[in-house]
Amino acid sequence: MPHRRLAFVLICACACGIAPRAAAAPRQTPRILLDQPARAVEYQLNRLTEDELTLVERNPGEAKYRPVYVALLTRKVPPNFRDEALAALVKLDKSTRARVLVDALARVRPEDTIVADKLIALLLAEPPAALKADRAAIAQTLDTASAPFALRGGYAALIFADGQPDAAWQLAAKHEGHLAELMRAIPNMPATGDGAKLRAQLFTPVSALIADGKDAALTAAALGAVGYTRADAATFDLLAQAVARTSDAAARSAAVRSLQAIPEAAWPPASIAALARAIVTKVGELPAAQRTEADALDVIQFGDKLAARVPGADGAALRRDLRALGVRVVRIQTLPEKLSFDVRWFAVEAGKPIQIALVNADAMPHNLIVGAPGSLEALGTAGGAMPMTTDPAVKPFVPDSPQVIAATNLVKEGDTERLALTAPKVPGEYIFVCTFPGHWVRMYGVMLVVESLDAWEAKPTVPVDPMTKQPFTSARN
Ligand SMILES: [Cu+2]
Repeated sequence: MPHRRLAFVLICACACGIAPRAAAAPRQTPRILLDQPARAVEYQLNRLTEDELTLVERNPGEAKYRPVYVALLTRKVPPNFRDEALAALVKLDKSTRARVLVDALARVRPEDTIVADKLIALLLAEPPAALKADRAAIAQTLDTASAPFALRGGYAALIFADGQPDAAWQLAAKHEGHLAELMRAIPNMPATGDGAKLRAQLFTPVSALIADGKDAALTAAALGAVGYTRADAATFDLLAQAVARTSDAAARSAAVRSLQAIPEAAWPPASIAALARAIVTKVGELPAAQRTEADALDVIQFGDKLAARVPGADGAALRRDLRALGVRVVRIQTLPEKLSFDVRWFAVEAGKPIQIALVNADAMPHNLIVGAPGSLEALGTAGGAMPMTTDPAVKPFVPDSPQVIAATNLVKEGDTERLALTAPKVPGEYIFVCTFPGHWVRMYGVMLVVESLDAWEAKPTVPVDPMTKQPFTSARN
């Protein structure tokens, strides 16, 4: 793409990031009755959308606005509001950032994992000296805490305060359910610097729990964590053995999630085919209805990823057997701050059911439309020119066009939408695109529909990039 065009797109994308709000119906400052009992105030704030919440009147100098700041800190709002709320609560409570964050984590809604992740990231970014100064207070909170996110953040903070995991681990072991949450915090620890060192130190206690295997919930949590401690070939083998051995579906999907943390370059080549085969066997043992549940689909999709690395007839047989297990799942993730999808093209079989899981890892909302061959520009420009709808039943930026085959809603940061569709009966190079204003020139790809995947795999072809008109040079970004 010429540079000038790229610059235009990026500027447009930035401007468009705020466009939907401007185009929506005029927003009024929501009125909150702050002199009501605490629970009534909370109830009023809970009913507001995130957008409305950011408009509520507030003043960091007055205690009556405290619930507004608590709501802002614990809901899915842009980072500037989170920072504002954190500073206000430190002031109002005469507290520290670390203590305010641990308290806030206890109030985050269970489905708002993304908010918990952000608060834990803020907590772990505190200087070790600050965490050390708050260590006793945090440990005391943990003594009586039960909210999973508070436990996650609290134990991670202790580990960072101590510069080693032993004391926090011993404390967690004294309380029912706490060790599992400590282990769920491991993916939250930064993968570089001190975080990486602490993650590696957690390999020994976590893998000991897997070897022990007595408590099913604890074993599943350990399997889910170990891939984030040492992301190497030995851990791959340990997890592969667990997948082959376990009859517990929760443990199996935890192990697969953990395996996804291990970079493909570290996969031991000799173990890949056996793990893919184990996945075929294990998923095959599930009743058909269970195979289409999200967890099983993720396991099948990981099996596809493994099978793609197995050469020759063995690989082809694995891919065929995986396909026979159920619905084809294509996971497409947005790349944070890159304005692109991780997948550039993928192949599906004509007339077969597929599911596209759109995972939005970016701070900006995105959608995904599957369209007819050659419709990229038409759908991208028509969708992007639409005003933001205020009707929650209407999918934003989806043009009313016969070229649209399927479309997701606008997916918010941290959310996943699963789009089920039947691949078109006519083979061809169909497109997929994000039609959020300005995004289509970078956020697009091709869904190659082929008559028979078996035949295509025997003699694969590469589709043409609809923007450059050249064959794609890779299937992923
Ligand atoms: Cu987009």
